[in-house]
Amino acid sequence: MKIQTTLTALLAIIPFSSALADPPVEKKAGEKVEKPGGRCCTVLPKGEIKNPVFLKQDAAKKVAEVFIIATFDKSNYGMNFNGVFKSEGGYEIPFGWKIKVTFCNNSAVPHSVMVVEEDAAERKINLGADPYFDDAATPKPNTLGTTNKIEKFEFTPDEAGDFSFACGFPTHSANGHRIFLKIKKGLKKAAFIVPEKKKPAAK
Ligand SMILES: [Cu+2]
Repeated sequence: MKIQTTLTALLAIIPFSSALADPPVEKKAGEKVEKPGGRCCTVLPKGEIKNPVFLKQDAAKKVAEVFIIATFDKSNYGMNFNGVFKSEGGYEIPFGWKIKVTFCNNSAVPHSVMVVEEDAAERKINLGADPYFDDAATPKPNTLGTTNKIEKFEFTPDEAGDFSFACGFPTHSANGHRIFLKIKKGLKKAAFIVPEKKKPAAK
């Protein structure tokens, strides 16, 4: 009865393994289906999913490439960028550099990103439709937000100062959905600054 035993074993395995697999995703013709919650991994530079890199730079060309993921984790009820919120961390970028942004919203809640002055990001309930620098926002940041699309935009700040990458969806930025963007004269390298408490222990 060896065959029957094998068959029984197989039947026992099949439903179990299919239960572990991803639930089927409804697919419309010609539409690329991305795994829920996983799509933002494709935004980050390849091979850096476990230790994500949120910044790439070319000092010679004066270009900073930033990767901003809304709801990267569950912190601040999901209102974070790259796991950072309330401007406890963010980007420092030399004045005169071009900033190329790749944005992805990792949740079903609408979020966006736009560059505004730091104090506006902290206080204003509605940041309006226009970013501080031309083109420095995802489309319709204060009404639409984005839930399922990777957005790219680029801009070159024409002044130094303290700004924020803020979520333009009403109330979000004031509730902490913002990270800082410091445009600094005399800086040689761009950096993504993580709050002290989130840094791994010094070796
Ligand atoms: Cu938001």
